[in-house]
Amino acid sequence: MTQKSFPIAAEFIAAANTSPEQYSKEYQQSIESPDANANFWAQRAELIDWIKKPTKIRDVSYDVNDFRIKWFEDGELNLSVNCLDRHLKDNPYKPAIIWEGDHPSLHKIISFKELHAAVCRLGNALRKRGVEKGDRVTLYLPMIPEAMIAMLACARIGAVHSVVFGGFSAESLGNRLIDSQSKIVITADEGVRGNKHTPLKANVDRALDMDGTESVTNVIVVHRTGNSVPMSGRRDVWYHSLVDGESVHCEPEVMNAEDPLFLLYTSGSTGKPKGVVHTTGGYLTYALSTFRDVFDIKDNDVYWCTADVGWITGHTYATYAPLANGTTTLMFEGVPEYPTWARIGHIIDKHSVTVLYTAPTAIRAMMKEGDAFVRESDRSSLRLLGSVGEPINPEAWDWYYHVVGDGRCPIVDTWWQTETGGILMAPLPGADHLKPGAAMNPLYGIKPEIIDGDGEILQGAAEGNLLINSSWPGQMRTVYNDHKRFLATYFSDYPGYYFTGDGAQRDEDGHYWITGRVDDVLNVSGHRLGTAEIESSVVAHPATAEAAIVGMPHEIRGTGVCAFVILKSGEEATKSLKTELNRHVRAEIGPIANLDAIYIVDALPKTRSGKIMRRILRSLAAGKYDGLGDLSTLADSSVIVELIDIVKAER
Ligand code: 6R9
Repeated sequence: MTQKSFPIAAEFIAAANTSPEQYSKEYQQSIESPDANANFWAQRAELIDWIKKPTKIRDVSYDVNDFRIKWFEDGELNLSVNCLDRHLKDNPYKPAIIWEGDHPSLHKIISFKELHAAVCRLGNALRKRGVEKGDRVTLYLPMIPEAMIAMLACARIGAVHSVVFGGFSAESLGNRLIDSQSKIVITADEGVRGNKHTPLKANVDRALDMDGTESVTNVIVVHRTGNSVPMSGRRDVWYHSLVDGESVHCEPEVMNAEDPLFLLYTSGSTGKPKGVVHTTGGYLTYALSTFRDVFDIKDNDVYWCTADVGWITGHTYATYAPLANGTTTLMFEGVPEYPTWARIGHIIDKHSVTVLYTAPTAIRAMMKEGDAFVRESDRSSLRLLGSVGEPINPEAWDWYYHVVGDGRCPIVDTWWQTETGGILMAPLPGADHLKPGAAMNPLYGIKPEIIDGDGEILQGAAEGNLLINSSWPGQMRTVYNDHKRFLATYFSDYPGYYFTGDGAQRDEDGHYWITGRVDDVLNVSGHRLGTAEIESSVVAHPATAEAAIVGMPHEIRGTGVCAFVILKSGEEATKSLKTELNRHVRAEIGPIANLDAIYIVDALPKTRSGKIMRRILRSLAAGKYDGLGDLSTLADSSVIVELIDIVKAER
């Protein structure tokens, strides 16, 4: 924890949406009692347009034997109406999406009116293809406007979307299709990032060869690059020919507040990725309300969230929250280094971006290339910066603040998760000062607790596991097809609380610092990977007998993936085998699962009961060979000596 703290400039505070007094007063009120909490959210629910206003606000019990999370349960609404129709009267020609293509010569501006029309056309087309309320539609798309259009079109007709990140492999896509039993896949011929093409349609074809994907009746293909892709029979249709001639009016489906809006798969500590289910009314209320508070949003903001729509940040804070609020959202197809590392700054200047929301991994990558690239741009339009995805190290924070933001723009370090639907902690700009690396304060209605190893809730300055002792409208409702896993993962270890899977510190001033995952989830470049998932992929290779995956410090990715592998007898530990293992894992899961280090070993450190002692492997992977802690439960301590030799020789 650094002791430095940064006040926010007086001019910013004078114009900010939230004052310190307002935050402390409203925060206290919002958590005082369940009734006060319900009142708070009833007021916030006024921010959205309901078809039928809810009268029942909150019904929550975290008791696993009598479990309920229901918000606004008798309310009815349509989310796409909130993002589109309601802005048409006053702001039809305001840009809804500014799309910046991979190549700097490409951009498109789509007004709310145009976006509404595009969403309606696709909504109608999907209905004609037999998509009904509750059906699942998988989106496997690059960062092109059609990705947001398709999400909104699903919301319009009550279909449940499942967006799969375009960087995931055919096999990962196939597994998600099997779990969600989707009717339709919407994809593109190819994706383009940094002038490189990704064969999205070909991946879909391979995914659909997998057993269990027979639920998919149609593949809708956006024409992005125009390179030829195989189109098969009646199953595959071009997006443009499908929507061509469709009406620009599409009757919105009336959705109950608790009807599911989307599934989003995320990695957990065990087993396969789980389908996180978010519902309609609570999610939208929470998204919109936190968006206004955290980003201090004003009518003329040009807001840019760099997250891909394949992640929760791309759902909540690139798509739904800004559009529901009538804010212009910038969508970027490419990567920060193409054509040069100056690109981010150039985009900010080109479109007069006022709020930039990005991830520490991108900040570190740009920082490494030096200040000169950033200084090619003027960035005078910027007024606020945001960070998300992992703890931001103080060096990266400083650079972001002083170089990207020219020391003018507050940084909101936002802590949240796929499961939470929206931000749970951040320094509301104007309401507090900033501490580099701290998520600072809980948002309205959020009651964090820190618990120690003995299960005791700690008061004052403390460090331990982070729990939330309240419910909020945007929280996930279940794991798709696996409610038991939902209860077991989040509500069983600490009865009565939501367990976050993160560790945290609370400092003397009561501010929160997230210390990282306390479970077997790795946070690589701000993206979640389960060690179990990667281990099963490594072991699926014919040459391997056993594997253990741990995280290791990585300069850019934050956490890198380190594999300890035991080969089958007769296999040789060659360099080419290591390359082959890495290729295999990248192909099975996706390039984000890149194995940054592979150690071929004869044995793994195990307890007498056969559990791998990952703590030891984590130390070794980080180059720490002393102070490995209590080794008394190890079945065979000679293993350690061998491991140290191998790691030392290769690091
Ligand atoms: C939104 C998102 C969630 C995990 C979370 C935590 C880490 C996210 C953070 C942060 C420290 C922040 N995390 N934001 N850690 N400071 N500002 O990233 O969701 O992909 O589900 O990841 O990311 O460990 O538990 P998701």
